[in-house]
Amino acid sequence: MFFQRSCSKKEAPMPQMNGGQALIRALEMEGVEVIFGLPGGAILPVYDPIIDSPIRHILVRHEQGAGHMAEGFAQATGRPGVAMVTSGPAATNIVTPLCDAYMDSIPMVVITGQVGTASIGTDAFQECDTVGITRSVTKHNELVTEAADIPRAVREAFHIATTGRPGPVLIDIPKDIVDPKNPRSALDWYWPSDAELSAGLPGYKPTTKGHPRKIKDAAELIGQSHRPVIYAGGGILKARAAEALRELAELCDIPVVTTLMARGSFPDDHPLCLGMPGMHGNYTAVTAMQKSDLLIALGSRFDDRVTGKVPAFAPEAKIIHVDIDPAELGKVRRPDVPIVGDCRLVIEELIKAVRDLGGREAQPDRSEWKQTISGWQEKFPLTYEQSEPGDALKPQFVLEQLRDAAPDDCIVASGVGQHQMWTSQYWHFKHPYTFVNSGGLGTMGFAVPAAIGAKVGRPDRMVWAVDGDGCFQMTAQELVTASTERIPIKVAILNNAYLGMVRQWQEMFYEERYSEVYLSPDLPDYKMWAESMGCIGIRVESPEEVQPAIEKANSIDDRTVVIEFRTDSREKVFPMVAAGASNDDIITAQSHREVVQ
Ligand SMILES: Cc1ncc(C[n+]2csc(CCOP(=O)(O)OP(=O)(O)O)c2C)c(N)n1
Ligand SMILES: [Mg+2]
Repeated sequence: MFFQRSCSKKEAPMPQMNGGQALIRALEMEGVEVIFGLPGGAILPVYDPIIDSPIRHILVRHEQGAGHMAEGFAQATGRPGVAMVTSGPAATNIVTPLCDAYMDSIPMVVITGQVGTASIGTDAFQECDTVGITRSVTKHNELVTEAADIPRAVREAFHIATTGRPGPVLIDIPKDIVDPKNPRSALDWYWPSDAELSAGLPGYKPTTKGHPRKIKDAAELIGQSHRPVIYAGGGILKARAAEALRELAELCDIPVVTTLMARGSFPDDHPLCLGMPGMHGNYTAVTAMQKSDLLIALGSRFDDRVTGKVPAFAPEAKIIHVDIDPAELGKVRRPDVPIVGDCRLVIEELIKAVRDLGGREAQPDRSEWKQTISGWQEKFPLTYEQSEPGDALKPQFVLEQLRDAAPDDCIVASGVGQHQMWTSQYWHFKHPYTFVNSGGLGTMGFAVPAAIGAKVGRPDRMVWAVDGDGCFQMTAQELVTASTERIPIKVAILNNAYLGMVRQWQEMFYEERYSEVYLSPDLPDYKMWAESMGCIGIRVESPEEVQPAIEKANSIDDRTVVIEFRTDSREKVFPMVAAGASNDDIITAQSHREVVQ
């Protein structure tokens, strides 16, 4: 992708600056308010002009933290997150967040330092092939070799990261083109116009408007369906289509499932909301999809955690599949009506098309379908057994208490494991952009830095991180960042002394042969660790202590509070569809109890 420098015609001489200054200036031009990062040799010249910039820089303790903070910021605000790190080990430290953002379509721009252009390929100190390493986990990446290309590269990076299917973009910047002591860093400042931007990206034109004929076909299919389900995915949030989704669902009176990536895109307390489908989805959401005659997939990608065994997935359903990325259509399941386009724009057109065909009145009588669904909801609610006095805390109980004490617009970030599934199941998400989590990659250690990033983006909101003891140990050091930068979040560690999700699989599918999953309830001492990082640490061991501890945490808004909840190690997440099994073979808490008793 090359932008023709020559097409930027200048009338007045442009100010001379160096590449480092130009990079920061370009970020300012893009409206960047905050950079998450950590400096080092190759990126040093870019850190110098940060001192004179209004952009806030947040100094992390590990580059992985910077990447997840940028992701949390982006997920909570819809604006691209920005991270900046040096070359070599710093670049490799940020590969996991790049992959995470790629899998979950999160707009993010990462700037990495690189050794000087003359040293590239010589195995120089802290050299690695960053663009090679990150090629498969970025939407686009570029090694910039001329200072004059910096403004163009930054403009393109933000454009590519935020348009079409969003994703991470990486710009690799060799030291010589930003170092003021090197003549190669001198450039005449310019800022590419919109026309120059698109002329420089001739192959990049995401389709946003759905094909009118296909939209009409979709409206007709909806009008013929007796058992439809809207299968809402993360694309709804990316396209800012939550309102349009609600209008469509209400107009057609169609129930909605919200995937892990779409939680909050349709309010959990809405009568048409069925909640989360998939491996740990609730019985009704899973079964309604399974028995439906029409799945309206909006910004969802038929992930294996949703479909279970693909040939057995929703066998009688016709499929309408709307996605901005044409590569998604037919990737897993052949759609009857494929529509490439932006979810919001397509849903708005679909609403018009449904109205043209007679609107709500023209929809078939679906009372039997609705009755069947409420029958499942009554028969198979999410359940768990409350602990007896003196027994260990139930994690689901902790989540219910956290949920009930938090304001509706509280942002929740979770780690990966059992606690993540319980958070998705038991929290009631009523607003979009309130659940921040790692869906596609399932990255342990995501919660703490992502919550920090979310709080930076939404300082007006209460932000809870719900973390596992295993996950917390992977990135907890970022609480030092939270304390020094005065970013007060709240962290709930569900300490079950195990890599709980793995333990659950070993219990259920490896005959209780527990291999390398035991951590320890009290090593580390989470309360002392939190306090050593400048936070308030609280330990909760019994049900009576839960509410007062949460109340205390919620009343503190100038410091990070960490509550360690000692929870029952044996608790498992239900319902569950075993990996590779059909969704018809869903195991509920009730059915599991019958089998083991
Ligand atoms: C970086 C990374 N390593 C390994 C895994 C595999 N894995 C998934 S869940 C899990 C256990 C998580 O333990 P913990 O944070 O204590 O959460 P719990 O399941 O106990 O709630 C592991 C090891 C992963 N998802 N990510
Ligand atoms: Mg655990």
